[in-house]
Amino acid sequence: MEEKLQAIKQEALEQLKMADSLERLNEIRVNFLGKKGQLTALLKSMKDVAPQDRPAFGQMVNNTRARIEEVLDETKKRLEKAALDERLKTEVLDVTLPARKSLMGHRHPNTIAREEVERIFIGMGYEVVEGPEVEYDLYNFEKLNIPANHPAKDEQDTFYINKEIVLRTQTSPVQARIMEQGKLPIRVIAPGRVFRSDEVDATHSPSFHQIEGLVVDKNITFADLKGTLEQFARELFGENTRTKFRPHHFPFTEPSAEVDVSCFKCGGKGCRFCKGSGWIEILGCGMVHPHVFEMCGIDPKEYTGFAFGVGLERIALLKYEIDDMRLLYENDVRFLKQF
Ligand code: 2U9
Repeated sequence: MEEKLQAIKQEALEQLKMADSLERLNEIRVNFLGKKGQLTALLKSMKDVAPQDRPAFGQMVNNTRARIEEVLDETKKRLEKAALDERLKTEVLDVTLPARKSLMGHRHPNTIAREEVERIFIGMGYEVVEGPEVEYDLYNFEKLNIPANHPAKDEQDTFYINKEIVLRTQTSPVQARIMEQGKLPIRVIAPGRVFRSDEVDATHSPSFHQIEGLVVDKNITFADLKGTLEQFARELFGENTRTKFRPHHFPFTEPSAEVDVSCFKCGGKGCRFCKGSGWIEILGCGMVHPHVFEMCGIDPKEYTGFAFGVGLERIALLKYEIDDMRLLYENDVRFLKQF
């Protein structure tokens, strides 16, 4: 029996010396120390050993098991180190390689323009308000003093959902709804998407964005309107920007004006950008028409106010010298990532 034990130990240590993988190591462990292993089998034949020799024999078997387990652990460590050395040799990390450029998102020119205009008017104490894009004819036209036969109501210009419901053509209905709430004074700007039945070209799109403003209080005058829009123009296009108010007509304001700013490219001398005039048209404005006040439940003898409207794409196209509005909607990343 002793010879057998010695032979098993010899065989196990031989195999461990030759082992070249952790899988092979596990096979050896199972083969010698497992439930059906050679050492376990030897213990089962203890009955053939003389009773007085059994304790000594059992001790010899345990010593052999301990020795095999010790060499198993040493071999496991050896193989794990070899595997790590191999990985360290192949998985070399060259820290001098340039980093992978992480692509950053970009804000859309319309977003930049809207946030810039909002920042200016929030700085003047205005609140940003929003409203429905699908709007009643009542708020989009009638309450804005746009009569039933006005050309703006023509299906050539307006998208009708049905006789009474349209896609809003301006964000003015939002202000009409604010005025109807009767909480005065009012200082709001209403950014949002508006829709006109226009053919797409370099300066028109059936869906575009506006920001309109409305101030309603006691003793608001045209001078307040001029001062506000002059300050807006200076903050948006530079402190030397000059403004020109040209008489105009809108059904919802009286008097009305269109506002030009001095060309921020040539300072007003005249260039290709301002088509030689030195001036660029930016927005429309006026004193809120008394009839609009009446239809929104505000007494025009007690309150006055002014309003203005600016096209966001127009601001974006001017500020970034983009000559085709369609570029804003084609989602071409090569174009958008410049901003
Ligand atoms: C209420 C009363 C009056 C809003 C105004 C304009 C002048 C204007 C255009 C600019 C370019 C629309 O985007 S655009 O095509 N808008 O010129 N808008 S006054 O007047 C209002 C608004 C609401 C209750």
